Amino acid sequence: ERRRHDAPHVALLAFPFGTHAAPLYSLARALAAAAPGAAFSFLNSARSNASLARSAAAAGQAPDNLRVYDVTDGCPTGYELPADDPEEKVRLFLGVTPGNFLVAMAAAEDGGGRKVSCLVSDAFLWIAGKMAEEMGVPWVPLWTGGPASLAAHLHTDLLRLTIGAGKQAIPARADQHLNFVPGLSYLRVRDLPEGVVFGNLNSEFSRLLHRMADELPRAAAVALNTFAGLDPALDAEFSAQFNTSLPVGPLNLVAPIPAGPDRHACLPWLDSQAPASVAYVSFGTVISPPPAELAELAAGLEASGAPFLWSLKDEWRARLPAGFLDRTGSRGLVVPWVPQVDVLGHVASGAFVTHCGWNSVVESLAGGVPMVCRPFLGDQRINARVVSQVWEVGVGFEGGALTCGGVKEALDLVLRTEEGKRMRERAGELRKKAVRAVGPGGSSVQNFKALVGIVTGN
Ligand code: U2F
Repeated sequence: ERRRHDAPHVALLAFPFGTHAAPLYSLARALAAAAPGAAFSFLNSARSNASLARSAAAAGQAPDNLRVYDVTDGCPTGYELPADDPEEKVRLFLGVTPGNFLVAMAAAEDGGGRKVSCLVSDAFLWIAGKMAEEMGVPWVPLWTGGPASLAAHLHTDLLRLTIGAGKQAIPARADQHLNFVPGLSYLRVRDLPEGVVFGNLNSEFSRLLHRMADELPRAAAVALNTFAGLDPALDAEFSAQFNTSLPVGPLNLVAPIPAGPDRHACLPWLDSQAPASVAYVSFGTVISPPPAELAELAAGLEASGAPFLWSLKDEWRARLPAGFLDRTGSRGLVVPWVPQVDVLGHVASGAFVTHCGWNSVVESLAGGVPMVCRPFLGDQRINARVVSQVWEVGVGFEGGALTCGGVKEALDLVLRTEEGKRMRERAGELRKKAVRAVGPGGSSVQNFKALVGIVTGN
């Protein structure tokens, strides 16, 4: 066993897809700053590290005791990933895990001359729990998604037993409420992540998350990108399930990393708009609405007459209806990337049309901006349900998909009615709670201190 006076060395193992590595990197920076006597090694794919480095550069020098290492992602050089199989890169990566991390960890130990004394990892990487067990060190996973979806994954066996699994589980029970799962009674079967009771139960993600649910209760502590009191029932559930449950978020407030430079001059454009008038549109980094829905959304934005800012990758720009950009150019800005945290923090932002990725949801709360929800996969349907039904700071769509009329109606509601105003007020209240949690003496600050203690062994 490591002696107390040995200097601690914490390795952080990232899941290098979607917006998973970014919150872990925020946490790494915060931990390194809080424990200057400990060494921190951040292990992540070269591609993901490069994109983090771009935004991290804007946040200034990382603490000296935090070093970044690349791990191989299993993708052979020159190999073209199939566009129709988004899981292929994940399979390739997991195919070389944990060997890739072990190699990088050995390099990190050689570099600083200190044995790794704790593993912090993305919760998806349950294998880090096994590695930690073999090394005789604690494992602390970070769950980056919505906390309610974590509760659903923890109860996958119960859900399958109660609802059935596979094709027959749906659609007959799609609207059944999950009142037999602690803390999730407001959810319906249809809100669950695919791969729990419906969809492909044998997909890479389905198997990964099922296994993760078994391993998390063995972790020394589980860190979450949320704050105590946001959902008291879940706080109780996680305290019961985990050795130590540590909501330390919202991480974008605890350890802000600016989204990078404002290359497309969105912020000056927002400066010229009226307060709470602009619809900001983004569906995160993983998905794009299918072409037909994208056209409906464009038509809805046009019909609503509201000014809008749309983060749309260049490769999808061609899917916009003919003449759309010309007709809306005087009140709309369509760019491939925006500094989202700053955009949502701008007074002009009035509504956020979002896929409800968890980072987007917490950033929207931090900005006090109501949401128009179009979820697609994973935790997003649950997050959308929380936003619209529990917090009442947003709306969804009848039938789920974007339609011209639905978009216009949702934007009218959020931007132009008393109910919209109330949503904004409620979002503002949640914002205040979040700010209190990360402020002096706040619950996330206390939990963060506990986390520093656990990872450094003090
Ligand atoms: C996966 O999430 P995504 O990457 O699809 O979406 P988010 O969690 O909402 O994160 C998007 C991030 O990218 C940033 C934005 C968010 O931090 O501020 N961004 C930006 O700065 N500028 C832009 O123009 C567009 C985006 C997954 F799909 C979700 O279901 C999970 O909840 C999530 C976390 O596990 O990971």
